[in-house]
Amino acid sequence: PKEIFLKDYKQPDYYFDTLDLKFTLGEESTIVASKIAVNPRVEGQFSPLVLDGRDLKLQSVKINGNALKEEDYHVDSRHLTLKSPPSSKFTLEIVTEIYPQKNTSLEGLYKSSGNFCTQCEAEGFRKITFYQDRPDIMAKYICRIEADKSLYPVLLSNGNLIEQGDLEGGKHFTVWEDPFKKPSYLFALVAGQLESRDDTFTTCSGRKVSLRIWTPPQDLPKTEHAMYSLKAAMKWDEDVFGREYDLDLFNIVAVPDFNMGAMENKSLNIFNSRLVLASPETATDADYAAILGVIGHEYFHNWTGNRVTCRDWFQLSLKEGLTVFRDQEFSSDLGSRPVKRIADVSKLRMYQFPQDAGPMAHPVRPHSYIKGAEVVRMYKTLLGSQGFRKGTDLYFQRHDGQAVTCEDFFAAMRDANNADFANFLLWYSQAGTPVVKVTTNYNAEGRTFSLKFSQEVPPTPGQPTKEPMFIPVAVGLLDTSGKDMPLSSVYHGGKLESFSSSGQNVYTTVLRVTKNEEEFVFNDVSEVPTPSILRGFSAPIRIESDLTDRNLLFLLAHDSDEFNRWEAGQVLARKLMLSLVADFQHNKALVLNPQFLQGIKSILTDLSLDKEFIAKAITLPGVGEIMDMMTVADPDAVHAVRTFIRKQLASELKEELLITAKNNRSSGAYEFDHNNMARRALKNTALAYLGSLEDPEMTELLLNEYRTAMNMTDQFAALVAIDQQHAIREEILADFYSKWQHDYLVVNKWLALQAMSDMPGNVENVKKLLSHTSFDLRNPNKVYSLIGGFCGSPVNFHCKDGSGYKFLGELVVQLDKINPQVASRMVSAFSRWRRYDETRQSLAKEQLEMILSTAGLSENVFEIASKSLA
Ligand code: DPP
Ligand code: ZN
Repeated sequence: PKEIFLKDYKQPDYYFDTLDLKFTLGEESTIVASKIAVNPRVEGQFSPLVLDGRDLKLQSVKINGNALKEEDYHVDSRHLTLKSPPSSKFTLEIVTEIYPQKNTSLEGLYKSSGNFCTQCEAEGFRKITFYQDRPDIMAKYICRIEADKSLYPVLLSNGNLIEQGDLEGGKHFTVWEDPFKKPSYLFALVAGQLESRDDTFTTCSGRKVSLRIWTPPQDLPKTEHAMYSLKAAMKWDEDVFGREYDLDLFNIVAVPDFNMGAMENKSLNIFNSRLVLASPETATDADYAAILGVIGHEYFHNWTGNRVTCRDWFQLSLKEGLTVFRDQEFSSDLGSRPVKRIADVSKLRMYQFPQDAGPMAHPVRPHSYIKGAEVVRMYKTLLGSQGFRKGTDLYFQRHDGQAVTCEDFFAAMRDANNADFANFLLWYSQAGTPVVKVTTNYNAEGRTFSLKFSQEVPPTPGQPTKEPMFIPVAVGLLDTSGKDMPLSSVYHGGKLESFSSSGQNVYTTVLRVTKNEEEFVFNDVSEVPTPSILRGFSAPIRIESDLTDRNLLFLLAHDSDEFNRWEAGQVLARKLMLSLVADFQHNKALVLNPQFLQGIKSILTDLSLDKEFIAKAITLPGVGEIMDMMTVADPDAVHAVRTFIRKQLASELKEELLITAKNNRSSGAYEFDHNNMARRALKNTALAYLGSLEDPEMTELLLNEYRTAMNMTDQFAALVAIDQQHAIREEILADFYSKWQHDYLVVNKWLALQAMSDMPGNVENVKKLLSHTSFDLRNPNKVYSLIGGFCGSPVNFHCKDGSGYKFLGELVVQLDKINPQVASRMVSAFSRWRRYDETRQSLAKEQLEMILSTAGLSENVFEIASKSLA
């Protein structure tokens, strides 16, 4: 396979204006007839028309109604090439036969649990029919679906239903017309035995939109929260971005077999059922929050992705970065902003930063979702809410109906605000996480406080040297009582910026760091301040400051910026964990720093704080985050240290934790709102600490929590806490399974929990679970739970005898034959193998080589495995 580069982008020679599709769905195969109005870009210029196609059986091809002769076209396993099509507008008709029942890749049209559905992003449409399967080909679609009426009573596609009726032989049909041009990746079709929860939404201009959420009949009661989320998202997009929905119908379908989370197909979103179905008894707070965020996300794509789409797949962050940013803001506005920010930054650190530092590092372009959202957030940080809104308004005004690039988004932000963005565009092209060092200095005589920044972007594959980036750093200064000091002015690069002119006090300012080294000096600083740097995580960077432990403890106690308050605790925890890891490696006894203990205690017992904030602030950084900071990652040492600190904190703070757990117990019915979720989060975090003690009294407490829980959040949290107690876990796990075996989404949680266990030799349990009745290698969610869960276990996946690596290697080979996309996600667990010691390196490398030597390997797995070894 040949790698494709951004610089190779070429305009298509032919545009497609309209596409008429006709599907005849059958039990053996499906016939797809397409009729395309083709429009050459340059009239009178002859060039071949190359259509993409995979796993298709071509039945016929016609131009302007005439069947093509064999010598006029060429078909191979990838393309249908029309050698010399007309050089002015013409009609192209193609009939293909496809086999959705045999399609286990879950790309294109496939059958899942009795129903037909599609997944076309990024290149699945070519598995349905021959087409120019690229996002800059935007056409108006009409789709006719014919199928057996009793097997497939519901037939859906994009746009409006314009016709339906019965046919001979027990069949029926529907015809759908989508008035908006769209790229092929947004096409969708669903057919099957489904029922809908119906509701309506009246838009800001007074149009009534029908909303339908489709599931198999038995799941319908679990769609209430999804409907709530959809209506909230529609309203929010009007209020915050001025975006109104544009059709009279919006459909969501939940399917159990889906490679990703969900898909924003025009007016027919298809969702992994885990992100639609929820009830208090079966879904946790995290599930509820994820459903809200993802329903919002897919809905928001209607404008950011669908109305304005991507020119090519290198522009993925144009739609994903912006839409992730929008869903983050949506969830923040409906819940707690600081807590959401902490959760999003934790995710960035867990998934993005490690990737940035490894062989898979790549710039925001082509395909970084989370970092793309950070880039969008920086525009807002630099321009303010109003400036940012002006920018998005101009973006929609300029580009509605177009397929555009990240530069177009940049230009809209810049032009709407007359802004100077210096070298901001480097965020799209330069890979790696910038490392920024800050040194601080207070000058009592001059009453000035200076911050000196130096930045470095580490080399990444293909990019050995880097330019300095444009980094917005939000800063505030705390006085000795812990209050924010009003900022007077800052001197930088020969210029003085004064904050007094507006008449309002300024407590946080955004410094624009653009050089390798530069200094900012605050004036009129009356006493030694404690600086709060990178408030709200204003840029996706790693920051190393000269702040002392005392400064950090002070920030942890007082910072008005809750993100930085949390961050101060995390920095302290990271330092502590790293020093204990060194002790562990040198066989020294582990001792917990009493100041750290005090810091955690004061947070835990501060009743003025948001409870979910407390839960997050008393949670230690993950094993992965600490391994990331080591020259040679040592999973055993980091795991041992993290376990030690947790136990130590639990035993020292046992009384406080017990009170916290008791005072925050549930009372009454489940409510999805921030206060109740925060209360549960704090209680359950406290229980997890207590569970680590393995003390019989705590065991009783947890068992009682487990038995009396009135919702899945509390029940599963108790189970997780019990799971640490190796003596009784088996029995309780069996009990949980017998309670929930009828609910596959709950069973997936049960699989994941066991997969992640740090029990020695757990690989054997996981192997056994592969043949458990509840497991199925063809279902992505089950694979993500069991195999993905296992790869997240530091001690067992990275076990020094190589058993974890061997397990994954063999599984990837097996899985690749079924579903290459899912297999490639799994193989990426190997990608950072060079971070470990020599023994582990050679064991992981052996597996990667074994995978690469497998005959018939998919491109998906090949790409990840070969890049990992490069
Ligand atoms: N485009 C899809 C989404 O945004 C990909 N998962 O959810
Ligand atoms: Zn998306």
